[in-house]
Amino acid sequence: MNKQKIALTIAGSDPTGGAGFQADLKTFQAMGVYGISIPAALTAQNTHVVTQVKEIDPKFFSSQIDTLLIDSHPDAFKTGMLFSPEIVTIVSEKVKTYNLGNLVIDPVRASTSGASLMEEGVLEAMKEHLFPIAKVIIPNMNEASVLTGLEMKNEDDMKKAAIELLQSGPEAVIITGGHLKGKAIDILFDGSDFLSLEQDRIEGEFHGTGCVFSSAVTACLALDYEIKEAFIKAKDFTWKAMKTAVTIGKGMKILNV
Ligand code: PXL
Repeated sequence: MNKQKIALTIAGSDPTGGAGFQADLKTFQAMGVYGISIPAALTAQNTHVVTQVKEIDPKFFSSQIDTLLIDSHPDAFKTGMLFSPEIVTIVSEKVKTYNLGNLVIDPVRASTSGASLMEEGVLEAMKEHLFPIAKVIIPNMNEASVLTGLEMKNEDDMKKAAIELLQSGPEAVIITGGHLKGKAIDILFDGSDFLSLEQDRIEGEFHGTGCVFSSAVTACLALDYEIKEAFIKAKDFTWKAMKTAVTIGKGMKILNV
């Protein structure tokens, strides 16, 4: 009998299901991986705006993880919106306590609509405590720019930022370039090779693209794919979900996962 592969997401709640741990769980399920989840923050939002953000009490957050992980061991896990430096530190401690591998970090800063999804110091805390123990970090161009202080205008800039970000300790860096003008280019750097994947831009405003893509990478790692294969499969999965995106409100489209 095959053991069920399990992926964990530690992320914010998005009631629309377009982003946050809800989108992560749908993506895991669609890729044949069983999803478990710990909310790190709550949001009040619809397909237009995020109106409020609330941190989960750190003690309760810690207790949720302990209760879940003394029982189940995920084959891979991802972090999304972690909101505060304190939550980031707790996550890094739990990685050691529960010997968690295949960590994928989506360093979420803000929603597509522009609302801040973190307190001051979160990116710095992630860089210090989580990047060194990550399998792969997946910033978008904006996050990569804030993390490195580099301007991000083209593929060359993305490559420079990836080289710099690898110094902070992850095994690989993927920078998503959906925000580039013209073609949408994503790049992977594993310390020796670059792999660039290019696609025609899909017109429209989408919500949760980063969450779905990083969850798809996480699911692939849980399924024992190498990072390059995981990148290619996750990109293909996300592109198809964008192509068939659904309208559930009056604002942004939701990926069809
Ligand atoms: O797409 C980034 C993101 C991540 N996590 C949560 C969100 C959003 C965007 O709105 O709400 C919970």
